[in-house]
Amino acid sequence: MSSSTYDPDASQAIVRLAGTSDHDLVAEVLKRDGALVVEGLIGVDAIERLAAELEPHVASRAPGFLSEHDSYFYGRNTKRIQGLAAKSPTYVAEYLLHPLLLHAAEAMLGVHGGDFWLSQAETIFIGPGEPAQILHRDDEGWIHAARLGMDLQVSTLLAVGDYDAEVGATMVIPGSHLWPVDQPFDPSQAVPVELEMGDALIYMGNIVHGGGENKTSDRWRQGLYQAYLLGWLVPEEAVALQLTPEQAGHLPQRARELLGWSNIRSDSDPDQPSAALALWQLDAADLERLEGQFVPRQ
Ligand SMILES: O=C(O)CCC(=O)C(=O)O
Repeated sequence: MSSSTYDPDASQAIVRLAGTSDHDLVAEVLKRDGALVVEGLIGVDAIERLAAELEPHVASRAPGFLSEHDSYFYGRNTKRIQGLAAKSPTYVAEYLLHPLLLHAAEAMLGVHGGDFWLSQAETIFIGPGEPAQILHRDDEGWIHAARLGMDLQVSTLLAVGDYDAEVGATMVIPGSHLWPVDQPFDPSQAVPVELEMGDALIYMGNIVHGGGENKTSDRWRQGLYQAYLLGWLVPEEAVALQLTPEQAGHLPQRARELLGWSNIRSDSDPDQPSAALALWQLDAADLERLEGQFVPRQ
């Protein structure tokens, strides 16, 4: 089913492209369809490293949430672990900074001026017996901006293990990104997007979707969610606060920008390490304390 050429008459509901596809082609399909699958976005080696780094966190986390609302919406038997940049170097190197994803986000969000940053990155491991999630549009979280009709978010669900409709593959209503954000919809129009390990579903925040029902009694649906958001909207996670200044300082400049630890799209002098902290200062004294610890801008 994989194809590296774009056929606008393709009959499949959600187009699937190979991970080696031209990045402009991926952006073109995302713009047109609001969602697509990129097969083999991340290699098996990297996925295995990612899974191993996250495993202790997954093992020690009980499923579900304290609040009734969160358990209802995010799942009673689902494990969502956030703060991934502080937990997994592979997450930062292979997923947050993935060139294809950054290119797609730039194409969709860069047109609104300024940069984008990370809104959220989390495991969405859906446990056996979890009912289907309520279908929704992620952009509803910024409803006033969403009603302006502009693109706010580019999200990705990466398969850490193979997943099919039986185990809770994401349900998507193809074409719903073209509807007004308040338009009611018929859940029966949603189709499952099945993935193999390393494949990714990339989708716009205005497309109707939700986690599928896990009909199995013994398998977990292992997805890793990430969303880039317009740089002038407040992210879902307090991303910058998840990292100490020292942790942030050892990340590449682009990661710092995406994680709220730098002024976005800084054009400042690369030879001035403190320029990386120009916007998000703790106190002027910290600039001196941290100077020299930062990885210089490449
Ligand atoms: O887990 C999925 O497949 C989708 C999750 C989702 O849409 C959400 O929690 O907002």
